[in-house]
Amino acid sequence: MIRNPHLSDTTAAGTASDVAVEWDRGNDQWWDWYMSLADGPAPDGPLVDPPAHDPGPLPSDDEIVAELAVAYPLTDAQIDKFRTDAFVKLPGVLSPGAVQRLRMRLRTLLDEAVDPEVGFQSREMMWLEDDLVRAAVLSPRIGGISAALLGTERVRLYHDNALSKEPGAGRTPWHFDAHHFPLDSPEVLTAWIPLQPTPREMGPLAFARGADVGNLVADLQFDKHGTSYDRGVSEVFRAQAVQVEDGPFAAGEVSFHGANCFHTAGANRTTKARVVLANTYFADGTRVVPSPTMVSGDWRKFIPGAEPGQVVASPRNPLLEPCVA
Ligand SMILES: O=C(O)CCC(=O)C(=O)O
Repeated sequence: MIRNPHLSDTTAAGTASDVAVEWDRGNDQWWDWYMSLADGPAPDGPLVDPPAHDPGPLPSDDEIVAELAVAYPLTDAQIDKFRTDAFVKLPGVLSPGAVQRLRMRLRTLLDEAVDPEVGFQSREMMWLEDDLVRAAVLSPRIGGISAALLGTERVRLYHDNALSKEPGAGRTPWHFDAHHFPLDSPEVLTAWIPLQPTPREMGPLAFARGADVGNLVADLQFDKHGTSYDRGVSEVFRAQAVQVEDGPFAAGEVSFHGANCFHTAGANRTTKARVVLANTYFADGTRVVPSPTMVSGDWRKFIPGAEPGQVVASPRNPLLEPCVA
């Protein structure tokens, strides 16, 4: 067994599937580790230019706040799809101009905090520092969609996440978020908001269709050192003909995936970074799991003061004001 270089002596100890200890490094180092578990080589061959895109006139901050205060016309069919498939992709949640403004802002926030050499760049908790990001992360429009999809009155924020997959960066391994988040409820989802049109070559988020597909891989051993878990999930899904939705995202299209949804993402084979704002929300009243593991990263940063078994309701987990059509 080759020891994973991103792990400390403590997190590397035990068998390859032993994740019982808590993570003892930062969340950016957590992402470096997690991305190293993806199977397959880094992309080769020349990177391609994505198609040109004109987002039109750029809205002001106030116009974006106003846009995101209006309810999204979510249909019963879309809610049913989320429940059956474990994810749903919704067109036109943001205007192309708002997407472009958020991309510019996240780029600045990433560039001031992240090593430019890192292929998969991340930053969390930006909503505490930046008004425009806060408007998007706590928006009634996205809060309303999230609450309706989860079938709950109101949701709280777990964290925001800027994710930039740089040109040439490799795959995201297959995983499901209930493995990550130390939240003791299936009523948890992530709004994955790509901040540019995202063609297949850029590595859009891709989803295994079906709320129960996790049962097919429940016996696979997680591998904290290498790529065998990711490879194993791919092999089972292929053998069982699990449908994978890996299509492109238009500007403003947003996916919502539940905590048990298996998902992955391809490499970015384009010359442009794939920038995403990924916000995770959970049903009000949710508790911390009894024993968070190293796969939860530095979770105390996101829910300070909430200990295992306790309800999560810290000031960093505000309730969103939902608006529903
Ligand atoms: O953006 C990616 O490649 C992975 C993101 C992800 O897994 C998530 O937001 O749940």
